[in-house]
Amino acid sequence: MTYSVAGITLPNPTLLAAGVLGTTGASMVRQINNGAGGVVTKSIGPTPVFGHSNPSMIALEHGFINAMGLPNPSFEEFRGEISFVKSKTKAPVVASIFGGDSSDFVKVAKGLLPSMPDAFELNLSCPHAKGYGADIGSRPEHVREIMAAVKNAVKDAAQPIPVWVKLTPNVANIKEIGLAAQEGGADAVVAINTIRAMAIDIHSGWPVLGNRSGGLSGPAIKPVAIKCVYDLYEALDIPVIGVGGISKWEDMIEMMMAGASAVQIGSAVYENDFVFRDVWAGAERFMKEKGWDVSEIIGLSHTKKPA
Ligand code: RRO
Repeated sequence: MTYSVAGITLPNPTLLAAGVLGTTGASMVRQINNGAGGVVTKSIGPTPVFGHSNPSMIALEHGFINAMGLPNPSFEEFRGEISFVKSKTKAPVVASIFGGDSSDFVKVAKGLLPSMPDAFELNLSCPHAKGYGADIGSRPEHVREIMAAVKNAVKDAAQPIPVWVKLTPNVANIKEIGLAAQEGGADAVVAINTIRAMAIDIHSGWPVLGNRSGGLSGPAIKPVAIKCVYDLYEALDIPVIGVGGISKWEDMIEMMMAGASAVQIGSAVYENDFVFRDVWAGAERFMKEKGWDVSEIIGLSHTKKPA
C-alpha cells in the first residue's frame, strides 16, 4: 500500500520532520529503515553556517528548546547527502531550504535539483533567521513572493517537483499566511515550526541557551499545532501536513482529524528510535477497529457534530 500526499508517494504517511536528524544522509536512511515513510532534511541555505554556540538544545519536562542557528554546510556540500539517501532507499526525500530573500531560495532550490529531491519544503519559519529573514514567515507578501519564485524556478525540472511551505505558529493569523502560500502556488503547507521560547538558570540568573532564546518543540506544543492545522484545513484548498508534538499513535490520529494529510515527527525520535513504525502501526490498528480509512479520518473533526 502507498499513500499519495502533496505530490509525493509514501509507504506510510509519516515523515522525519526537518531538524538535526536530517543533517546527514546516514541519519536519514536510519529513520527510513526504522519506519519513516519519508524524510525532510535539515534546512539548507546558500552558504555554510556554523550555528549558535552551546548549549544549543536543552531538554525540558515536556519538550526541547533549540537554538541551533541554521547550521548547514550549504547546498553545494549537501547535494551528496540527498544523493546518498536516494541511492539507499526508495522513500521520498524532501529538501528543506532557507534563505534571506526569494533569490536565495531560488538559488538553493535550483542548486539542489541535481540531487533529485522529491519535494522542497520552504522554511519560512525558523525562529533564528536573522534580519530580513526573521519576519519572512509572518509577512504574507514575502510568503507569496518567495513561494511563486521557487515554483517558477523549478517548473522546468526533469519531473514536476512539489513545493511545500513550512509555517510559523509565531503569528497572529496563520490562516492569512497559509492563504498567501496557496496564492503563491504551494502544493502543501506544513504546520508548525517551533514556538519562540526561553529558559533561565535560576542560579546564575542567565538564559540557559547560548543564543538566549530558542524554539520549543515536543509534546508541550501539540495543542498549538492541532489548532493551527485545524485553522489551515478550514481556510485552504491544498493539503496540510501536521507537525508538532507527535509521539504516540493517538497524536497522529488527532492531527489527522484536525486536517493533516500526513504527519512529521522530530523530537520524539530522540526517545524512541522506532517512533514512526509504532505511531503508524497504532494508527492503522485504530482505523481498522473503527472501520475508517485514512481519507475518512482527515478533517473528521470539522464535520462531526458534538454528541
Ligand atoms: O536551526 C535552527 O535553529 C532551527 C530551524 Br532552521 C528551524 O526551522 N526551527 C528551529 O526550531 N530551529
